[in-house]
Amino acid sequence: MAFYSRVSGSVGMITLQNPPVNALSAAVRQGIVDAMHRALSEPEVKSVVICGQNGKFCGGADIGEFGAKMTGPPLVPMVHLIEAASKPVVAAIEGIALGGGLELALSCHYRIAHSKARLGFPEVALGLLPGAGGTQRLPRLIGVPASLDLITTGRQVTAAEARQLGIVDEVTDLNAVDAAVKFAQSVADKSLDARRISTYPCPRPPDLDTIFERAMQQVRRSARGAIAPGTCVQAVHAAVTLPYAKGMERERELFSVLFNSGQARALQYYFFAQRAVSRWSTASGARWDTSKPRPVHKAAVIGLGTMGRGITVSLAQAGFSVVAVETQEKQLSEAKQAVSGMLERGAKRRGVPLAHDKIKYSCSVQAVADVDLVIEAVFEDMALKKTIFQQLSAICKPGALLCTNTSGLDIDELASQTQSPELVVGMHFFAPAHVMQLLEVVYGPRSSPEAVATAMQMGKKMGKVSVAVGNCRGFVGNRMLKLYLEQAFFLLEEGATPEQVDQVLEEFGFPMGVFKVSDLSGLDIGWKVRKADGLVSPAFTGTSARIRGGSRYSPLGDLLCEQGRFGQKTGKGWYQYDKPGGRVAKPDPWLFGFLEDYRAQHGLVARRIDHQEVLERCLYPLINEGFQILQDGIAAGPEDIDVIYVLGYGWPRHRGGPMFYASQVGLDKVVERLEHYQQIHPDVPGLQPCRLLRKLAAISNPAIHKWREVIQKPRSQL
Ligand code: 3H9
Repeated sequence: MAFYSRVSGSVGMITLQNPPVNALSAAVRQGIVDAMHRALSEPEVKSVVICGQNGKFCGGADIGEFGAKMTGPPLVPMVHLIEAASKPVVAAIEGIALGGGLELALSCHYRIAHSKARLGFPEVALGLLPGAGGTQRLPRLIGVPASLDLITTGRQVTAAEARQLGIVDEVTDLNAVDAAVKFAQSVADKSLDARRISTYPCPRPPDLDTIFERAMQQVRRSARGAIAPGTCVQAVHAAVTLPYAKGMERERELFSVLFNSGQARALQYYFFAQRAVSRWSTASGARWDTSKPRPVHKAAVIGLGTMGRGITVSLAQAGFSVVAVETQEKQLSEAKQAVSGMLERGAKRRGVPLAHDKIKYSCSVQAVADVDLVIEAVFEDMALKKTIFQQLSAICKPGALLCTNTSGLDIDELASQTQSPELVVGMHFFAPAHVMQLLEVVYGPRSSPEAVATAMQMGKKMGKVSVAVGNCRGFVGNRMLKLYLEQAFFLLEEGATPEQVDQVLEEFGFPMGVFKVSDLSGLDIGWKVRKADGLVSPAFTGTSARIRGGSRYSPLGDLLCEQGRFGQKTGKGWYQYDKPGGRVAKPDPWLFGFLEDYRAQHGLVARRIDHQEVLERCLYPLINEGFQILQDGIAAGPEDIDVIYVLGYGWPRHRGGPMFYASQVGLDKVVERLEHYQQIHPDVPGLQPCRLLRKLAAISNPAIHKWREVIQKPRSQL
């Protein structure tokens, strides 16, 4: 918890001990309070240093304790005790000072940071605000604009920037704890009158109202319905307009509103979910802690279209040597230019080291003979991919991992083309691959645990969050998406417009509605897949036009493609754009006429569809498919699905992910609404609640972290 010692005779040292990040658990807070009392009572002690064990000052309040009943001394009185101390207290900041950790440091009279330390208030990402005086002390120390920036965005700063802003007093490249001890000795006799931040007046810039108005506009634009950023602005406003004690009261009130909100619960669930997915397991029992990854130094990418280019950039930026293969000379030279541009922009915008020299380009697949891992990223064409896997199997050195970036094709079918099917896995990146954080690592029935572990680790090294999923059509993300898209089309048939459906989804928190996203990605992509699946044919006419395999089907997307409306790239899709490649979606009167004709042709009568129906019809079948995926053992737990949806599909983080959202709506309610819609649309199998969903709903909505206990029972008993 917090260990007290004496150094150099006169310095009391309080060391936070709570691995891995020295979070301020009840025991740590108790330890700090006890140690402070002791340091203040020992006459030999003239000053105090607070530091953290293992090179980390403090990662903030213990998030794991938020769901439980509060025990131990609260943080606010603890930081007041430190600030009010009659002996100088110096924070020795190594590694991190985040959230409550930074608030602890701000309550100290001096702050010495190691040059590699990072400081910040990430509370906003947990649906909270800095609630132990952070919103009141920071503006007093560094002013309002800089505080608004740090508190509303959660941006972490380096020690150098913290020094520049005035958050820390000194930065050292040497041992920060030793430096703090020396510093503490040097200030032992100094007056503390000017060192207690709570006593500082808060700077009041003349254009205060404009600053706050702009901050509010900014957070409204970017928050997409999240309430914490705007509440952070209100708390900082209190620092400027109220005396410190009253400002603290306001901070407490606002913190309490956030703390008790569903959004904070969702964001904290998501925080742990994103970390839980690294502890992967497969349906056949392979696990993260018993599977060793293979070393990978050199990788190859086959196919340098949009995805291949992004993957190449991502690999090179992560420090891997890359062989980038594109068999057509012209495409190779275009790709080379594009990749160079992406690397340069990455270096300029994000400070990523330029990595041109990591990449060797080639027109020949033979160039991959000595690599440790290949990622195939050619078109979604099974025949083409099969040929490539046969070639790779013959060319690559023994033990090389063969990966495919397919977004939904059968991994097992590709593995069966090779001599070592156990070395084949899917690495499904999301576009743009050098930016998007998600990687679905897809294991087939024959993929070895070692191959899965290697792909998972590669993803991590590339800065991605890797989620292990089983092999099935569309894997997790695209399999669920199919149901969402299908319902969106059905809603148009029944009377909705693309604008109406998109507005509901955007109000829910998606950055873009389903139709805008389709226009952005290109309508022709899904069309090609449907054609390959035999779903598009002139033979489907009359009553059969809206039925495939006995179930309801909407050909609306196919009909738009037949008109050459592929979305943004052609300037027309579900919306119209000012030119091909245009980005601003405008409602298209042509489409309204087209929908009217279509309904008339198929005897459909348009009806008024309300907001709630749009939301439920789009989201609940997607969620139901998520339960089916859990039932089938394709995802190991709800966290895997939620991370995939938040990072890959724009699901609003403050709603936790589809499975968490379902748990908040109530599984019985989701079942009831699905059954309601299924009665009306008996020809839509996706509306039939799956067994696992029914089973969980029947055992009175267990908390989401208990679902695994039910899922892990033998699946035949579900
Ligand atoms: C707060 O302070 C509120 C106050 O203002 C007011 C209160 C009144 N608590 O990310 P990693 C765990 S709110 C509990 O993989 P990294 C994490 O779950 C808090 N656990 O490592 C993981 O566990 P596991 C404000 C925490 O090196 C392990 O540590 N603070 C906490 O990539 C390693 O984490 C934050 O929001 C915590 N505070 O990154 C900081 N932090 O191994 C949140 C971490 O079992 N934390 N864990 O999966 C982070 O941003 C990153 O974890 C950090 C380390 C940068 C610290």
